[in-house]
Amino acid sequence: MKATEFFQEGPEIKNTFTSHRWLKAYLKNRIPPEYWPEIEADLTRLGENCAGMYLTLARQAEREKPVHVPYDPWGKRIDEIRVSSAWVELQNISAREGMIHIGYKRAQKEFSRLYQFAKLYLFHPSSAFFTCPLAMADGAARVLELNGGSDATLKEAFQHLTTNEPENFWTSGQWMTERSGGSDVSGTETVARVENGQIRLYGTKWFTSATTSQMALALARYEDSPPGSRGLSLFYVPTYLSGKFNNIQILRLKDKLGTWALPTAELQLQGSLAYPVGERDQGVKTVATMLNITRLYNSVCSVGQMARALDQLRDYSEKRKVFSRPLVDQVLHHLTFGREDMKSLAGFLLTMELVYLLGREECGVATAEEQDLLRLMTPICKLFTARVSLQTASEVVEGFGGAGYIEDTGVPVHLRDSQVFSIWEGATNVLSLDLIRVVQKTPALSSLKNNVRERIKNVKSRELQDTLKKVSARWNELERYLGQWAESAPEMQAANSRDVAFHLAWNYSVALLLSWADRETGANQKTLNLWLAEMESGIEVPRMRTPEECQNSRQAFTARLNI
Ligand code: MFK
Repeated sequence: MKATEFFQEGPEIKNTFTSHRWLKAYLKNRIPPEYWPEIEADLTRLGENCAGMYLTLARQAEREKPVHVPYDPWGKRIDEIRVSSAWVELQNISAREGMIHIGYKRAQKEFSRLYQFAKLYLFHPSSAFFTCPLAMADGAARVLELNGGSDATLKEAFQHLTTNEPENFWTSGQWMTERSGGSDVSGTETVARVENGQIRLYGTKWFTSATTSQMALALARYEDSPPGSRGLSLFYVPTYLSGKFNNIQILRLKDKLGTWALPTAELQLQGSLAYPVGERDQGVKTVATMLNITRLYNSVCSVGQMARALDQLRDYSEKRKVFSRPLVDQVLHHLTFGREDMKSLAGFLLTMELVYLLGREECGVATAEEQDLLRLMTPICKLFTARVSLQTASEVVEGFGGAGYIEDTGVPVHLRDSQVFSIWEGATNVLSLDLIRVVQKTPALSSLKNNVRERIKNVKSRELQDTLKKVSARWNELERYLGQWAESAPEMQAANSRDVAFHLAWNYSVALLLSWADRETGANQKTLNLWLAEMESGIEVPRMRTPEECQNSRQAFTARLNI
């Protein structure tokens, strides 16, 4: 018998901007025409590089994992972290592309953040997670912009973080997590001592990503400050002083499930020179600005990764034949991945809406309602996009069959890198609980309700009326549920907060899609209406959990059979 000559053609990654199904239409719909031609040309060029040179560099950086060299050959402590030359190049590219610069130059006024985050969305899956140091650089830049005042040291750091000159560009770390806690920072043990008129930090930081960054923002406690998270202050720490580590010892690099190119270390601060940022004992509140920005990065990276994974699978589904038909024509296949696409679209819409609101807030043009929405929806968006991106990555790996489990197909990276999103910058449950903090302290829930009602009321298109009725009925149902939730006992608010967050994420995405569809005409509107119906049909009816169910669940989680 003749040996088989069959070889499967692999998936191809084409210009990731021009081949994207909705990015261009979405941006064109939102960004004023005077800014659009320049942005479109830049994104077209970037999309080509993300499918080519940048992706090649990212794959090289992933293969060449960072290495910690604690000693030189003669036993002297040197604590070098050697990273791939591709990782260094990705840093230079980030500066040249203006990945942070665009957001702070604000040449497109309140639309600058949309432009910048559209670039990050394309760049992330071709960056080997260089978007992690970028997230912290951006978050730190905003903290310094708001709290730096006229302090020359902080001003200089801000300039470095926001430049587009590779030779001057810095990224930042965020040194919060310690052995005592990542979500709960109240047990922070790092102390700040005043020695000879300078502040010196002593302590161990347990998860410090982007350890080769030139600076970090760190939480520490003055020795005479109260215990708990309300006794913490925030500090700017240069990583190097005169070419040497700033009294920092690298204990080891973490051996992580994913994000292989990114150095993440445990480190010890042994009297590191530091400068205060913001008010004393208000460190958590000051660093929250950074967290809100890094959480938005987390979302844009999650949805960027989802889009890339689904695009790869879509291309493969056209090429791969099973049971005499291409995969794309197998009903269960396109139903499965149509559902994942809806998650990707929902996450995209939420993320970009918040990016738009961030731009408006930073340019001082956001209304009070928009500021409330930004605060309320940022953690919700983050927890939603993180979780759905992981589900999508898992389905995509399976969609490729055995090939999806093989490293050099470029598919497994989607799964191992997506797992970090729900952990990085706040786990799903911690962010769900943040919802209670927001609802207790602000009128954000009312602002959201008003916002959605306005969207529903303003829909003009006749084509959308059928879907509009369903959306409106579901929103009324959700409002009743939210009322019940807001008035429930604290324990029950906590118990249901995660469900509330997911329902809000799905339903607000539908409202955003409805508004977008209403602004479009012709074939675009038809497609958006189709997607709207598909997304709407996948949403579950909300239901409050009861105290009994919570007790039963504790029992079910821990009980043993008597054997
Ligand atoms: C990329 C690859 C990475 C590789 C692997 C990485 C693995 C992951 C490693 C990590 O550890 S990532 C970091 C994970 N940790 C977090 O993201 C922190 C999660 N915890 C929280 O988000 C807590 O909610 C937080 C520490 C922010 C606050 O908890 P507390 O101490 O209970 O704060 P509290 O007392 O409620 O709030 C203090 C003030 O800050 C309040 O303001 P007021 O003083 O006016 O009352 C809050 O309203 C305000 N605040 C808190 N969160 C805020 C905020 N303000 C604005 N936005 C927020 N998000």
